[in-house]
Amino acid sequence: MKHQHILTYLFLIALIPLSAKAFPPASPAGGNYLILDGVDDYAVLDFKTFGVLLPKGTAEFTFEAWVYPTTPPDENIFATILSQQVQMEVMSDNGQWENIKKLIDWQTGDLLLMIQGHITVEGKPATTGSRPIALSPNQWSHIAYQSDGKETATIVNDLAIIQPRGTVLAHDLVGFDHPKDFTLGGFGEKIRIDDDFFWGPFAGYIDEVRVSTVARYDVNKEGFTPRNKFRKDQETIALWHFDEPGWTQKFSDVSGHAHHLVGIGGARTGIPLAVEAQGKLTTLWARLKQ
Ligand SMILES: [Ca+2]
Repeated sequence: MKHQHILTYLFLIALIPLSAKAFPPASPAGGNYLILDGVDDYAVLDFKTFGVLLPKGTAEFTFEAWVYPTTPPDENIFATILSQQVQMEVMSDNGQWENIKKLIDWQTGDLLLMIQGHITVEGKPATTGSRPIALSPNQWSHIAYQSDGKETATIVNDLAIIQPRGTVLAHDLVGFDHPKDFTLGGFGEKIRIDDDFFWGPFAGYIDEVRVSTVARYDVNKEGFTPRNKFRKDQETIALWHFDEPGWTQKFSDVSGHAHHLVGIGGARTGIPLAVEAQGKLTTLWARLKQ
């Protein structure tokens, strides 16, 4: 038995550095994060209970998250990171963005992030329109959409695309085609936009999602990527750290506004490859004990 134990320790010591290399980097926000399989996983705030997150007339806000896209979506899918009054989606390069790609810092293999706000124009539902911005797969990026009442910015890390007008978000979502619930990761099903395109599920990881009633970032300065875990303040409407223990499917809002998200379809907290490696260690342990 003693020999077996020594052998096991040697194996464990050898395996830990090997598997550490295979882990995705920890989320910059720290702790666990939301894991979405890109098939049917999403997290939701039921619209009947929670309504819209921001009230009528909101002209100053920030929606933001740390995201780590994994499998790129099919070419006809807008993979939905976040949805309700603001839509955050990623698309694969489908050959239709050549002119845009020249204008942004797009590298081969990058996804295209699109963010838009739902607004009301002359009493009718409309969207702000959005200019795609490059988003790299298999790494963590901070993405945000904010309005300070005068400018609206779409942000990826230290890059911002600024529109020289504020955005007043629609509070009544009647007339918009997607479900009205606040969701992260899509809707658990594909939803037709037109004959050729669908909203669909996002594959990857999401961490540290915050909704605020203030524009958080001074995009006219350099280097505005947040470096620290967010804390709630007066302007925080919702803040999810996703630091619950692995496999949890309810995600606490720590803002004090009780917007507790529910994971559907298997959406859960964790650090996926760490769990996988732990599985390997368990298998190894079982094999050594035989
Ligand atoms: Ca976290």
